[in-house]
Amino acid sequence: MLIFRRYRGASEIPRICAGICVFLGMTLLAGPVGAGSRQNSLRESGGAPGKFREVTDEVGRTVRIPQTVRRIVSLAPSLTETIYALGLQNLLVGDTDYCDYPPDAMKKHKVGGAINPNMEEVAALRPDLVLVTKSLNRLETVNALEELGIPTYATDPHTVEEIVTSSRRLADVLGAREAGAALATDLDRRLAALKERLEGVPVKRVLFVVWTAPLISVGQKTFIADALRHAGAESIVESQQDWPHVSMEEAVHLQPEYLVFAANHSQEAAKDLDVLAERPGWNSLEAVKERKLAVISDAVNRPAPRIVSAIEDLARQLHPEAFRVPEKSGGTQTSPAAAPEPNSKRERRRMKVARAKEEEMPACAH
Ligand code: B12
Repeated sequence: MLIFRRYRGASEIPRICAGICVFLGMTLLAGPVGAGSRQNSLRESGGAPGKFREVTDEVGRTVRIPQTVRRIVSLAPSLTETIYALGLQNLLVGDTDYCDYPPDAMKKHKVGGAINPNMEEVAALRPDLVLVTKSLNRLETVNALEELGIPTYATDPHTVEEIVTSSRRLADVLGAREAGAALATDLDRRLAALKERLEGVPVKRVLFVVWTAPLISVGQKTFIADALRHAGAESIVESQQDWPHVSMEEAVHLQPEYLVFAANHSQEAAKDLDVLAERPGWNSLEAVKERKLAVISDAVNRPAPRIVSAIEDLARQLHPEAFRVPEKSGGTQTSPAAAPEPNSKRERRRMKVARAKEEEMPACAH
């Protein structure tokens, strides 16, 4: 309740009330629209037919939202990316300091961090829906918004397939069923093509490093562990916890074939490779000695459509042999069909830098 208490400071209450009044006013003014794109889990609200509807979010909460959602605040980079991937960015009135993809998302009004958003900023934007995700945002944030009368819709995908389904469900909730279906079809096609290409390749045993000090990795039931599986790898950490702390002794005992990091930016990677390689424990890892490091875009940390690009990139780094096709002359070349499909110049540049830094390691994956 820390966030809420800070926000409820006496001097802030009049401004908050003003924000809530405007918000409620906007909500009541929202007129009914066609509900053709709604999925089965949606139903008319008994209290205000035609104006509101109830949806069930991914943590099982019933959320009452306007018939047409017009003003969205996203509290996670993954949700911001999904909104853009669905072409709904005009509805996005605010996002977090960490929402940096696509670049246009950086121009949106910032409401602070993902785990500590500024409630006053959020309320001032008069959202009719705030998007949160269970694997990043805090329940306290959701409760504080609820007390302000601002509905929140939470996602909670635990596999790559669930990321696709989750994007599609969100599209339905926002009245963009066709965009959701098209996006899902494209992602499914790319995942199927990758699966076919990796058929029969030996699975690489990897340590996915979320954080270095302390060492934090991923549990088997996370979307990241599943992303690794799609890239022809398996996480050596067996934990049922989602974000387990792993001792260096355990990592040395398990001896991963590869370390996998999400890059934030390459300069940090260069700097911290040297630091890490000199730390006790890390220098006992064969993967460090042999420079068996895969650095992929931070899209792997975000349960959003772009994770498929990160998976393709990782598969390419771990299994280059699966991406070579015989040249007409008899030599080999990289198959263009199997190449990752970065969807912007910026992403292509980030991937190029990440690959160029294959021999370097970031301090942490954030
Ligand atoms: C593990 C971790 C992750 C994991 C999961 C995040 C998480 N659940 O905490 C992954 C790898 C997915 C991740 C991703 C990112 N992370 Co991170 N991550 C961490 C890390 C290393 C540990 C956090 C931790 O201990 N989590 C365990 C507990 C707290 O989380 P949990 O098990 O999921 O349990 C919580 C939820 O289940 C929630 N909950 C329970 N019930 C419900 C119900 C509802 C409806 C909701 C909404 C929530 C909810 O409450 C529980 C307890 O708080 C911290 C740094 C650190 N050392 O603390 C950074 C940190 C949280 N990450 C950070 C950032 C910036 C990111 C990224 C934006 C990085 C990037 N460039 O992409 C992404 C965003 C992902 C997205 N969705 O868009 C920042 C956040 C800064 C801020 N002020 O908001 C931190 C603090 C690192 C830093 N110093 O910069 N991260």
